[in-house]
Order: sequence, then structure tokens, then C-alpha cells
Amino acid sequence: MSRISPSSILSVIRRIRCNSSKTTFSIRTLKNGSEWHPGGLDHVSSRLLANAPLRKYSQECDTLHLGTTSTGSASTNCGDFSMAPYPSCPIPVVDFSAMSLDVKDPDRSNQAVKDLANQVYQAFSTIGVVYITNHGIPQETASLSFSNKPIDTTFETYDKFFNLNIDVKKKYAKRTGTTLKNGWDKLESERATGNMKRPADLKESFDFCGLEDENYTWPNEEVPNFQGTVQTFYEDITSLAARMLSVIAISLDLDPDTFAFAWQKTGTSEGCTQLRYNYYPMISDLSKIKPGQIRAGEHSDYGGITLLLQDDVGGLEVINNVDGQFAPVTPLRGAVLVFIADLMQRWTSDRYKSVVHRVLIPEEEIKRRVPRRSLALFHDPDNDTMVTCLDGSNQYPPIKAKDWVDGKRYSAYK
Ligand SMILES: O=C(O)CCC(=O)C(=O)O
Ligand SMILES: [Fe+2]
Repeated sequence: MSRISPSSILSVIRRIRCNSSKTTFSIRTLKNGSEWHPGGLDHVSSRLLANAPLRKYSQECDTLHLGTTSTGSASTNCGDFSMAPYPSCPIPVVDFSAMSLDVKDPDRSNQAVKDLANQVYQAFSTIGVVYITNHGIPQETASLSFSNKPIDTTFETYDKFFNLNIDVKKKYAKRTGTTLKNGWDKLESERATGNMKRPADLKESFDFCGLEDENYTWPNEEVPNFQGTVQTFYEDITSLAARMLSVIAISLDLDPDTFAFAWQKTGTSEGCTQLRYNYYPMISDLSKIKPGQIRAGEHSDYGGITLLLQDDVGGLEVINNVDGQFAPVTPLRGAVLVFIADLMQRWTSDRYKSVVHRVLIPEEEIKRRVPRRSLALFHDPDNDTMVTCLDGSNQYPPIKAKDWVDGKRYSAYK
């Protein structure tokens, strides 16, 4: 079967929008000879958005939103693009042993670290993300390494919290009017896209900024040792992130400690690094999903780098920085995914670019019947860090880390 290019789909949709309200019918004529088998515009949009560069998609999304149609959900739904269509994962996997947390004081000048840095360079200068394995944070309790908190235990602990009754969770909500970022955010609190025309993301989350907040009460009564578990994991994952920053510096032929100055205040009120558990509830009824709603809208992360662990449900996609296409990030048990975020892009004058990603709703019903969970460390520079292009090019004017990150957070939580 021939493949219809995203741009031809775009133009067809535009024509249909302009000329006819019978959107669903018209689109059906399009499917002949293509590899898409749309049941209507919604489904075409899903394929389109999976293939089209983000910018085109956003424009189309706005166009569709402005229209009306007799087919109702079809054209006002700027994307029931909620189904993840990809079978395979193109994300590079790199063995992080040379810089593992199991190695107490790695010699960053040795060849194994240089090789690792070269592989990281390949990944970040192409697709923009990398999976790292053998990083030293064990997945299971039975692992030989006991020094760090196993990932499974951490996920299970968070799950106990998210399984609590909503009225109980409310007691532990993030408090407004405070700069401290600890606590629960209810379903549909955030629009990762920052676009108010889009519905909020179909997820709950729990943030921890690494700081003891005497005014915040933790749900330790309902979930034994919740705070201790989260805190320990935060320490492990921030240590791993610091090692990744060294590798990134080496990969760019910079001093391994180039970025260290900007992470002196992690875990204080002057730091910005944040651990977030994302909890995407099970979906039993697709018809309850709002037009255009997905689990996490398209966005890039704001700060330095993001370290992400996901369960095995899937749905995460990244835009490949080389060809602008969305690609699936197939779950890889035990591996940590590393993204470049916006401020790192500025520091490196675009040598490494921040990566647009999103989380779709799984295509298979069996995967929608369970919640999806992920744990993200937003390893963001200290509030007062001035982020200035390291190559002296001034490609981006210097910016204070807090100003950038707060601005983005504000748009996402409006
Ligand atoms: O859940 C995921 O896999 C991604 C979440 C994400 O992008 C975020 O929290 O910024
Ligand atoms: Fe993200």
C-alpha cells in the first residue's frame, strides 16, 4: 500500500474544513490506497500527528478547533490522536557501567568513560534522548547492589499513595502560595503544552523538591515510610544525574565539572531540581476523553536534563530532532531515559537540543485497563544560575534559570 505524506493529509484536511462539514465522510474517501484506515477525522489526525512535525500539527490543531461541523466530534476534535501507533523503538541504549553509582569514585579520564561519552554524543546530537543501563540504581530488591533504593519499591510506594481515596489525597495536595513544590496534583491539573485551547493532561502527579518543608505533612500514616522512600530515591537519582552531567560535559570536550557550579543548591529553597511521579489512571471509557486530550501533551522539559523511568505500559513518544517525526520510547525495564531540556540547549548553543515528547493513550484496550506510571527527575539548575552559551556565541542571551523554569511552569498550570 502506498503511504500518504503528512503534508498531503494536512492539505486534504484543510480543504475539507473549508468546503464541507461532512468531515468523516470525506476523509473516508482518502483512505483508499493509503496505509491509514481512518474511521473518520479523529483517526486520521492520530496518524497525522504521529508523523507530522509539531509545528504543522499545532497550526492544524488550532484550525480545526476554530471550525464546526455536523459530524460533531470529528472536526472540533483537533486530535483524538491518542492512540500510540508505533511498534518499534529507535532509542539508543548505552551501557553506563563506567560511571555507575556502584563505582565509588570513577576515573573520568579513562577510556571507558570517553567511549561512553562518545555514545552519549551520538544519541544527543541525533535523536536527542538515550537510555542508560547498568547505572547503579537497582530495579528489584533482590539485586546484588543494596546501596540504592530499588526502583520497584519506589514505584510500589507511590502507587499506595495514588490508590488512596481522593479525599485522603486532597489532604496532601500541593499548597498554593508557597514556593516549595512538594505534594499531590489532582487529575487534569497541568497542560504540558501550555496551550489553554487544549484540555488538561489526563494524569495526576506528586512532586518532591528535595527540601524538608516543615509545613508540609507527608502521607506517612497511610503509606508507611512514604517520605523516607521518596527522599532516598531522590538522593540516588540526583547523584546519577550529576554523573550524567559529567558525561555530557566530556562528550562536548569540556571539563567534566563544567556544569557542577549550577547544581550547588539542589535540595535547598534555592535549588530547582524536582522529582515527579506521574500517575495516569486506567481508562475504562474512551468516550469520556475530551477532544484533543492525551496523557501528557507535547512539550520539552524546561531545565538541564530529565531522567525518566517508566513502567511497561508505553505511550511515550519523542520527536526525533533529526527528521521531526514522533518516535516511540518503548519501555525498557531497568533502564533510565535521559532527555536534554531547554536550558541545556541554550548552554550548548543547540549542539544538544531539548526534545519534544508526549504521552499517548495506548492503542490496546488491555493496556488502557491499567494505570501508567512514570518517575521523572527534572534536574534543573539552581534558581540564580545565569545560563549563558558555553561557546561564547551568545546565540541565546543569558537567562536566569528560575525565570525560564518558572515561566514555563506558570503556563502549564494556569
Ligand atoms: O510519563 C512520561 O513518560 C513522561 C512525563 C513527562 O514528560 C513529564 O513529566 O515531563
Ligand atoms: Fe516531560
